[in-house]
Amino acid sequence: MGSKCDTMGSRLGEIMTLRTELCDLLGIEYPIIQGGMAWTSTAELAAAVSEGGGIGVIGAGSMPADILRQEIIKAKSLTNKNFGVNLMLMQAHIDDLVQVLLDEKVAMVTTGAGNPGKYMTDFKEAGIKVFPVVPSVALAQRLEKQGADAIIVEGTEAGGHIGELTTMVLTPQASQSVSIPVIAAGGIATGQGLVAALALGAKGVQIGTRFICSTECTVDPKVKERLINARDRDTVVTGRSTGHPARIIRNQFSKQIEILDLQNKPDEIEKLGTGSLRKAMRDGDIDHGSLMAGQISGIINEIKPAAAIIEQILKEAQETIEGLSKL
Ligand code: TUI
Repeated sequence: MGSKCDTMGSRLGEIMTLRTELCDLLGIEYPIIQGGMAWTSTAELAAAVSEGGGIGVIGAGSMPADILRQEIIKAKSLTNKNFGVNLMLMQAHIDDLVQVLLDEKVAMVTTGAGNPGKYMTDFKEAGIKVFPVVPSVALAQRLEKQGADAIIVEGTEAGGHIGELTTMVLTPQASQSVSIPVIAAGGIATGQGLVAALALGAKGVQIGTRFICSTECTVDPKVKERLINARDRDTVVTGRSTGHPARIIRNQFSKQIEILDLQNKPDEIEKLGTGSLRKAMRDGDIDHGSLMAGQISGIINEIKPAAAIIEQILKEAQETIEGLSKL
């Protein structure tokens, strides 16, 4: 109808939008969700991604409730399009953050590091679409029963707090196990990745790391430079002994954590970790801070506006599909 073509159904020469049911669910043009990243995806990035046709997501992380409210108000001033907020559920003041979302009636919420079931009814009554991020099929099924609108399955390739399964195995198994749309996350930064995710049964993708290297992302420039210089094996998983493993760029901080992990000292790791994400992302201390980023970092080689990143992903996806159709 309004779109220039249907999912995977474009004729050559037309712009392919890869419109899926996710686009209708969120009122967006392209099936791309920007990963909500603590201390990283502020209102500026979220609004730019939404303006570019995907959906931007503010990473609430450990923000106090009043700061989150200000970020949402700022994003509303920068775009009339829908955007979302990511909540990290392990926060002590999570109830206050939820209340801000209910008051401000954002379009959607993504959740990480826990089960948002407790808040599901309130979100739904406020008209907020709920997209839990999960690392397993069992959690995807549980959250479908609890009323989630879609499920984001996140592979271990992702940056930050991760599970064990890869995007390659999680996406098809989750897609076969739930009826609501599945979104693939972890290891995706290109149009080739988007096509692969759709081929595995996903209705869209969540992309985090690629958007750190966007013009609008407000992290310290040293973070963007480090990601552009990153190679395929430059991330490591830290903090396994704490039960909350996280993928970060290898540096002096990760080496310190590695030693504490081997010594099985989870309390010391938690202590060292406090404030470390902020130190990397805001203060630009890329040697002593926790630079959370995914395994796909090695493919990123330039900083450009979020809308141009989305445009490039769509173009690559189109070329990939056309190339495959010639086989
Ligand atoms: O949440 C993320 N990624 C994140 S959160 C974050 S901030 C942080 N700070 C300190 C320690 C850890 C993280 C940085 N990156 N991704 C989504 C995700 N959610 N990955 C895994 C999960 C998850 C884990 C357990 C989701 C649900 C879950 O449920 C357990 C249960 O049964 O309640």
